[in-house]
Amino acid sequence: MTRRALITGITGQDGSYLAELLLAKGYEVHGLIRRSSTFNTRRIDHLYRDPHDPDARLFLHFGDLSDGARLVTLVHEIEPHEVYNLAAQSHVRVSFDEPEHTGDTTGMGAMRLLEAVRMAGVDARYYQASSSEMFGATPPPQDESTPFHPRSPYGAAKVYAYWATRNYREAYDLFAVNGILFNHESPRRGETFVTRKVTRAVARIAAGLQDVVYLGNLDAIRDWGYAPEYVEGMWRMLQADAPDDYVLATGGRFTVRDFVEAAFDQVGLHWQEHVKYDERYLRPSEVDALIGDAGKAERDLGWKPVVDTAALARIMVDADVASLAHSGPGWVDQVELDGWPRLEDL
Ligand code: NDP
Ligand code: GDR
Repeated sequence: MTRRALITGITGQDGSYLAELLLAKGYEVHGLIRRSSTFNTRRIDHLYRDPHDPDARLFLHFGDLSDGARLVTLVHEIEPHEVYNLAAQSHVRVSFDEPEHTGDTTGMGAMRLLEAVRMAGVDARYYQASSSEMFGATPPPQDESTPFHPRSPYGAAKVYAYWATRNYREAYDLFAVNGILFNHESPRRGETFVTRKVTRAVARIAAGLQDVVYLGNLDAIRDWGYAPEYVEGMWRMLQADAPDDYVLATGGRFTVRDFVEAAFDQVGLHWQEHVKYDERYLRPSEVDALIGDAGKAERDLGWKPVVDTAALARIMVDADVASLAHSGPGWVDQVELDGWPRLEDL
């Protein structure tokens, strides 16, 4: 029997890799996408086949995590065996600008989807994209038993979603799990997260298209892994015999400065000559250090990442250099955006 999966956030970094993984495993994949005036499916266009094609196994449905009735209808129609809730307003700094919207989608959105699964009466396993941001101010190393102390509206919303997931497991016997994932990146990472912002800038500086990149706090410590390995961990959590919560992380310890240095080294440039400070990139409250202990996932699921942060920086820089050589600067960079927020403002 063909297994069916529903992925919210399928147009994002993780959603695109997860869709690829599940299609390769023979799943029929259904993705929730938001109606937008411009195309927002760039990361999954290579997977899409005309739905009239008898071999099509990827289907996209309009919807939004703020629309609970739509979620009930969709889950009822699709009858998925597995539901992956990856959709969220996922940018920590932006969550300080849009705290209510972040709470509504990143927090309440998870509750709406859990309730949709319950109300539709389907026998589906549920994955919640929980985050190391929930640990916030609690010092590393962090694992599944580390207390939460979120430092942003995003982190607080993720804590709500985490507990909603556990509650549906306890109250309704739903196979619902939290993957508590530490930062994971890739060439498909959103352009305003610090790794991609840096590797994209490195490629442009090396090509002579810009000279400097402005950054905020270089002292923050993160444990950056490689996204394709992390979506494999999500899938394994839903194949386990019993529902449980798992940390996925590399255990590595890199400052933002270390990542910047590794990225500039890859093209033979000195980062000190190209990085400038801008306080606009600081957060009202910062998460100083996140270093994960994924021992439980290794023991129970056999999950162990291979790509460390130094290798990740090389992968991302090489991809941005190649993409620039292939396509030239994107249209956003060429248009005069006076008075409008630029990508670089985030
Ligand atoms: P992205 O920001 O790349 O993708 C977010 C996705 O959510 C996009 O598909 C976006 O759609 C969709 N989305 C946003 N708001 C809504 C909404 N209201 N209704 C429906 N869809 C919506 O995130 P990542 O792929 O990096 O992360 C996936 C999940 O994992 C997120 O929940 C994130 O918070 C969480 N996470 C990520 C980590 C990481 O390091 N990447 C670490 C830990 C947790 P659109 O394309 O239209 O904007
Ligand atoms: P994070 O990722 O907040 O950890 O959340 P981000 O890349 O935005 O920031 C990492 C660290 O870098 C510092 N920083 C900057 N960050 C950005 N975006 N832009 C800058 O110019 C800049 N300069 C320094 C930040 O202060 C921070 O300390 C990511 C998201 O994917 C979340 O959805 C996810 O839950 C967590 O990772 C785990």
